Amino acid sequence: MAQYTFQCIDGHTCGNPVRVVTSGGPELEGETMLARRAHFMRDFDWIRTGLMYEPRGHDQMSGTILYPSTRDDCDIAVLFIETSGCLPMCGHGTIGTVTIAIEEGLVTPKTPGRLTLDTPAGKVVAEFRMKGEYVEEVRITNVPSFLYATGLSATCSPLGEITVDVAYGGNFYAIVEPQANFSDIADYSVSDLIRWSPELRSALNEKYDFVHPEQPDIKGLTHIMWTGKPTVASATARNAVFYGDKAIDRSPCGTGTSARMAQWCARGDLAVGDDFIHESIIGSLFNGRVEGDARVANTDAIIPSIGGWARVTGYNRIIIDERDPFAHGFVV
Ligand code: PYC
Repeated sequence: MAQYTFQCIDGHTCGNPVRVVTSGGPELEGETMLARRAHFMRDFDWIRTGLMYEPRGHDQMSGTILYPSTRDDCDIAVLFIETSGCLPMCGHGTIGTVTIAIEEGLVTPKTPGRLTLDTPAGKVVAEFRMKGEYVEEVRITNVPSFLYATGLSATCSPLGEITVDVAYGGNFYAIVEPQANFSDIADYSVSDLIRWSPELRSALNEKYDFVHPEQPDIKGLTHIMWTGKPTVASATARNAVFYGDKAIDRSPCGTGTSARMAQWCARGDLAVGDDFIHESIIGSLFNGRVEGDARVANTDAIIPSIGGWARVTGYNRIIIDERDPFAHGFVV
């Protein structure tokens, strides 16, 4: 029976975990990171479930595996592995991975203070600021983000009918704003949000199609963003993003913040050059900014950037031993 060893560096970005796999990841085939992600999902998904699910991970666990870039214009490629699957892009995961990669000397950027990343969703640029030997802040300029649909509705049995806008920021987000059947995240418990989200997500996915207009392999609504008024004076808005089976993002969610800024820009509440400070369920903040305009197929889009911080929490040598009945993890 085989035994596999993975060297990992664990950390968190504004409260949400990031596990960077520094050795043990499989070789992947494909000309792009989207194709390599498909190869991983086909043949190696057990590595994701083994490292992310219990007993080696937990509901919120999120990580990355670093690869050589498939593009000439990037320093390094990133595969995202999470309890929710292999995301096309993950903002908190990128901020954490860049922090860990720089502090631990896993990569040498071609330009000081700047790392270019080949992600399945496209090129992402990370600019980082050092304080001594530590990374103080990372700002990622994300893939073009856009409002995909407005006023979609579905029934979520305990609440009734819920109306959402859907926006893309590297993943598709259903954005639940205050309305007749939902007041504000402050009025509910995290366990309520976790109970309601899978039903709402399934109902929306059954009723509507969510497909990236230029990258049809990126499809499906994966995240529900519940929203409310900020509690931190400097914040613009507050959110709780549901992902996977039972996770609420502890960070303000980078791709979710990108999607929310795209939604606000599309309806005229935000413009190029504006800041958007997003507060998480635990009060941590991402500093979003609308960097520019873009077009995706025939749709207006924005180029968002997100600033945040991360810390290393430990060094983890993880074993997946096939004698273990829970070698590939479990969800309860
Ligand atoms: O920060 O983009 C993000 C993210 C996605 C899922 C959890 N965090």
